[in-house]
Amino acid sequence: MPEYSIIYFDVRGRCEAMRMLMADQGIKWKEEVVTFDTWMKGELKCKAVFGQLPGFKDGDLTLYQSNAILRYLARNHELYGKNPREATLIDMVNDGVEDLRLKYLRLIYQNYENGKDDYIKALPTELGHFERLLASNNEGKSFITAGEISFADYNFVDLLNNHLVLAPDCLSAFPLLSAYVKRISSRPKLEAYLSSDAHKNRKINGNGKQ
Ligand code: 6SG
Repeated sequence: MPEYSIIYFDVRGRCEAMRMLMADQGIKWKEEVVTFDTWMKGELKCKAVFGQLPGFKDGDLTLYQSNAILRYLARNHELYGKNPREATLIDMVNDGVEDLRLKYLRLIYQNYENGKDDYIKALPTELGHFERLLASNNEGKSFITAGEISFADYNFVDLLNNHLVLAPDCLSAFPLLSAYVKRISSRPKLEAYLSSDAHKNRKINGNGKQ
């Protein structure tokens, strides 16, 4: 069994997708929680490759960049498609998820009060891309792309869950996405994780907005 540790603030943030992946795959990991006070001292920031968290340890290997960490887990645990074509489609989807996550994080950390209404108005366009993508893969009945679950599914479901908190009705016009979130979230080990205190008690974002 690998010895994985997440080094991050006590939030879901950029680590919840990797936590969901590991929980669903029955992989154990440790949390090295960094308090905001410790972070502000600057020592950890100096050590981090790009001056940011999360970090991720596997024995003597320390990684940074949340999407690289997700891909590392995907390569180690067969969550990256069955051939280069599927792997590239998975990358394409994950890049789309990252683009939406960046817009979401800009709202949360930079413009919540003034930007929320416009953000929610623009959401159907954003989510429509994913609804069509889902429809093109096995009529939306399985995964966001490819024939098996991939790291992009965990990343996407985490981001959708955040949006369901921000705008509870945001999926009502998207039947395939609605069924997809329910289907992935009810995989037994993932469901157990999502209903655990470890998940529920962790804030979504570092500034408390959601
Ligand atoms: C923040 O942006 O929690 N890392 C964040 N912030 C601290 O000094 N491309 C990479 C990746 O995908 C982006 C990393 C990401 O891995 S995540 C980081 O390191 C820094 O830049 C979101 C999050 N933010 C809460 C937070 C803790 C410390 C600074 C921001 C709350 C706000 C200010 C202090 C406490 Fe705060």
